[in-house]
Amino acid sequence: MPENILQLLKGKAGFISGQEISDSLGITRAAVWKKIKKLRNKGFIIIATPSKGYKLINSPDLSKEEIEIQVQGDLWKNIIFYQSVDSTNEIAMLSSAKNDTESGTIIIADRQEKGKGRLGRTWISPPGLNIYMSIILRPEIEPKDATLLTVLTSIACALALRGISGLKVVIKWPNDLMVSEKKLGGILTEVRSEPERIKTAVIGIGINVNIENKDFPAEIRDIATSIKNETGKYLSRSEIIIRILKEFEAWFNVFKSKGSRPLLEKWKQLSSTLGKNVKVAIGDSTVSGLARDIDEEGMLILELKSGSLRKISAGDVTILR
Ligand code: BT5
Repeated sequence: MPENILQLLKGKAGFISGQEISDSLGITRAAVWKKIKKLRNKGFIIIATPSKGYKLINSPDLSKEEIEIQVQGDLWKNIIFYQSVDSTNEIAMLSSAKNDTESGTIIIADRQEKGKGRLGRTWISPPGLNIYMSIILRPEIEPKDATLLTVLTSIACALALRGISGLKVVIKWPNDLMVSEKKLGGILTEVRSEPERIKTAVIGIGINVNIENKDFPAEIRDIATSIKNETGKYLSRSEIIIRILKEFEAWFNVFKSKGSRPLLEKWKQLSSTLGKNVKVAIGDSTVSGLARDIDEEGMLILELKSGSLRKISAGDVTILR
């Protein structure tokens, strides 16, 4: 039986009476009204008539309540929503350090004031438009396999975004979600490790959803894109998050039961990097070569001009023409 007022409202195409809600939830009519008011304050449009009851007309495009009722797998435990934060990864790292944050906690924000990319870079994170979320996990894996979490997350995001938007989203090693050779999203995995195992992993996901090209700051306007830009359609951020979390859980289970191989196979299918001539910037130096493969830890295998192979654990890839 549904225990949630939003579930009840969504389950009815027409009106649902106050009495029916009150009976289903085992609460008074006054308590029902309070819950309705709370949902309205969060942006849900609910009409109420004394004779017929309540009817949900519209949901906000990002809401913790909506995500919670759809994501009820074994992996996901808790969703924490903020209107504005410095960085969801920062909050996730800080709270997971206290050890009282459950594995499977998801931090979501409408806006980040100091969104982070890799190596201290900035992730542009304006309010009301995009997805900024961090997943906290305590997986039973060794520190050397941390990159596989980025591999897993990029698969989940690419598949979810393809499914929901129809766009051919591809993965550029190591952490970029790309469409039409522009950056649609990025992943930032941070771990706290003991010698033998990962203590906590925080996987940050940033995706440009409803932002228009003209609203990107000039410095990324030519390299970034959004779903709205590519399709002309305005999408619900909650729907995308739900889809990503479902894909993530499915692939996490594959990883647990079958190991990294199926993930690496899927990643290769979705990759825009393999088989291309690329230049990789690693700190101040660059190496060029043919992107041959990724190894079982998610490292890029580059074939240099000399024919020798070089494994790269992190860097920025430019695909050469
Ligand atoms: C990334 O870094 O791509 C990882 C981005 C992770 C962001 C999420 S949001 C939720 C969580 N909380 C955080 O604080 N971070 C994570 P990197 O590969 O280093 O790419 C950063 C570069 O991408 C910047 O230097 C810009 O050139 C470009 N960039 C910045 N903001 C962008 C945006 N919104 N869309 C596309 N490109 C962007």
